Amino acid sequence: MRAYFSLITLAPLALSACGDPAPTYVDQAWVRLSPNKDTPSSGYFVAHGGDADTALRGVLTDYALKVEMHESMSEGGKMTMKPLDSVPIPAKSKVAFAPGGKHLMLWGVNDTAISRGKMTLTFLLANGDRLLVDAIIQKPGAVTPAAKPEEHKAH
Ligand SMILES: [Cu+2]
Repeated sequence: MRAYFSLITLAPLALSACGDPAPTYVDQAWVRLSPNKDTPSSGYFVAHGGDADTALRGVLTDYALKVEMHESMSEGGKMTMKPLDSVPIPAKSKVAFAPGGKHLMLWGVNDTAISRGKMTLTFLLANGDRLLVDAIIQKPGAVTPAAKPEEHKAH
């Protein structure tokens, strides 16, 4: 379990030493850029719970004017969404922000990030951890996210 965990670990966790509790981490982050500058873009990722329960309290970035956490739901056959203040990430769980469900809304994604094709997001956890994760920016009309093949099939 520990060996597998460290193999798939990306940047932010290099400080964790042997015997430390497994931390919560985030990966597979991507942003679907809105075709229209006046409407928000959406962001998706997967949060992986560590050894202890925590919660996601918000997401910050230097590369957009504003970020909110939302959840889409259908009410009486109509899709609506509501803002989320906090999203629980139970120990050992996998919490996905994915199209049609929980998502980030990002207003005013900046041109530098767009031309670079990625933007850094900072995930604020209830336990005080801040996770910096690069999200790939998917331009409008692009086919699918840079997801792993098995997830691609599940769509
Ligand atoms: Cu939304």
